[in-house]
Amino acid sequence: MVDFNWIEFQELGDSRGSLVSIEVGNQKQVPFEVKRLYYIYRTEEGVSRGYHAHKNLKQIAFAIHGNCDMVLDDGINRQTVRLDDPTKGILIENMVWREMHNFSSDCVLLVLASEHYDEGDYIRDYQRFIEHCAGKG
Ligand code: T46
Repeated sequence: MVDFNWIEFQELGDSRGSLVSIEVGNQKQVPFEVKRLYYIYRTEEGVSRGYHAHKNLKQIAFAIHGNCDMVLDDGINRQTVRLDDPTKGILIENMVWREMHNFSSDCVLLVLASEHYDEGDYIRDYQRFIEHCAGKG
């Protein structure tokens, strides 16, 4: 099994609709200091994204609308998880290969990230990722 965790947030809904609050300075909710957030939306049907790992970055990803599948691969095991719940974020540690597939046309992925954007932190070649995992990278 790939080492990942779901982080559940309380739904503060009432008769008007739903609301989820994420207190970014509160490490009980988000186990790292959030330095960046981004969102992915209007992904075209049939398009896949990701295909990389991060050397140091930790992230929490939520489908705050719609759904998609995320493949997580730690170099030994590979697992697919469904993102479809705005109250449940997936905590992805560093050195996990990820791919996103099967986006619904209305999917909005919100991602909280532990570091600022750094292209040098990406491993975009799967063979290099496997070599890194084996300590040869
Ligand atoms: C991840 C998955 C879940 C920036 O300039 N700043 C940013 O903060 C980000 C996230 C991206 N970019 C640029 C880099 C590329 O030129 O935006 C372009 C698209 O990024 P990328 O091809 O890396 O997008 P995805 O959807 O494949 O991956 C993204 C994140 O990059 C990645 O960290 O884990 O979502």
